[in-house]
Amino acid sequence: MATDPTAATWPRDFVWGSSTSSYQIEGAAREDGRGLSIWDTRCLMKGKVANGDTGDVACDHYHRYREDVALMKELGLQVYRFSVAWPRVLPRGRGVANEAGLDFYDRLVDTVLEAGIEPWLCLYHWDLPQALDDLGGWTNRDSAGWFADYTALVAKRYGDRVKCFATFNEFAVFTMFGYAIDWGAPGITDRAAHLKAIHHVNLAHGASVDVLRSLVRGVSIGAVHNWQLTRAEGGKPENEDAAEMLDQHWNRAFPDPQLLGVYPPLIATAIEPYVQAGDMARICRPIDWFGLNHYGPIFVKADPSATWGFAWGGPPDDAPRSEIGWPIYPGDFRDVLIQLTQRYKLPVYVTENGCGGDDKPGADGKVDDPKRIAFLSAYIGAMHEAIEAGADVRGYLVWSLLDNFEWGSGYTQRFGIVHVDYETQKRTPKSSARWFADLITATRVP
Ligand code: GCO
Repeated sequence: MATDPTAATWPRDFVWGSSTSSYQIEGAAREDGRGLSIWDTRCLMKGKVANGDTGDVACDHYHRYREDVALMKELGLQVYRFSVAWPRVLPRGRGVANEAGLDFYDRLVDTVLEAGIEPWLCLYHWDLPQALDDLGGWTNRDSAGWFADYTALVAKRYGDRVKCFATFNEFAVFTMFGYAIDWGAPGITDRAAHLKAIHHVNLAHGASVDVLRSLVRGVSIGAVHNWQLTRAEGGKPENEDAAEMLDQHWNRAFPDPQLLGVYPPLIATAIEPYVQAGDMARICRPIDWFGLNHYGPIFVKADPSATWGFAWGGPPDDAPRSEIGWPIYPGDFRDVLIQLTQRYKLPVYVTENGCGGDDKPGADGKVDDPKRIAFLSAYIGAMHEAIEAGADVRGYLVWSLLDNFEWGSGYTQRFGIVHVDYETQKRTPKSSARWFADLITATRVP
């Protein structure tokens, strides 16, 4: 029997919240001195984003953040993970800072704190300044220094009020999609570029951890990783090597060097040409928590024509799926949480979990999303089972607060617990938002 999370007893200090990211919600892409990011560029490329959608306006959060924070307060959220848009505060990625951009995050952080919510600041959710990509982006080893300098700017500005920082969001996703598969910016497909990007992003993480530790008193530092079980499509033996290769690239290429000091074996030899003496120690810096983004397993098939010989396959025909076709496997979530605790020995925060759909208001204006409620109930119940089995899970942040710009899918996939009408920018909490608020209340009952 699945655990009903509303009836379960939760650890006393367990925290509940939501996550968002800058490019997906802010809009105001050309306002107040913001520089361009690689996603602004990608959105202008034909055929890369559904319907030619862009993040130019998105949820207009840049102007409506007060309303959005008020919504979070109303729902009883305790923490809010957002990301800073690097090109908003450093339009050219380095050098002269943009005061108007820095001011925006001052106002945001203050508003979040006034609402009694703890701000968690993620330094990088994929919007690299275009000016740095022009210099090679993450394939340039100097990127680690650029990121350290950007970290210092942010840490000095907000470190008096923000104590919880994440260096990167989903290292493996943006490096693989950006440099090996062309599902994300900058859209290169090249093994050497991908390997360099992996290594330099790892170096950037390590450098950023050191900067945060030295500049922010009482800081709590984490890194946000995607981690999904990789399963051979159809259970076929010929897909097993591909599934193993994807596991090492997708799940382990970042946490292993950052927390264990080594690259996974299938990557180690290939990446050697880019590793210099002392690098592994630069990457492997003590941090305080492991951020997990998890949605479901990946079914993998062999594809000799692909950059690394693997490709995304499909789940079995009878697999439960969300409205957008993603497989629903709460049991995998439980298993991953247990495995991560054992492997890395860090407290885990679930920094993203949720479900995409095509939610629309009914005739009465209400937005009912029973499928999302069922998904959240099953996954949060599974998380409780993991905790009972010894997983050290300390909090859960739903993805996402608002419907938003879903990268290559544009605005066609809605992940919010709050519906956004992109014509009017009207926010309407869905029934899942109410469900989540009630869950939070229930977990607080002594
Ligand atoms: C990611 C990102 C989010 C996505 C979410 C749904 O996991 O890709 O962190 O930006 O929007 O995961 O795909």
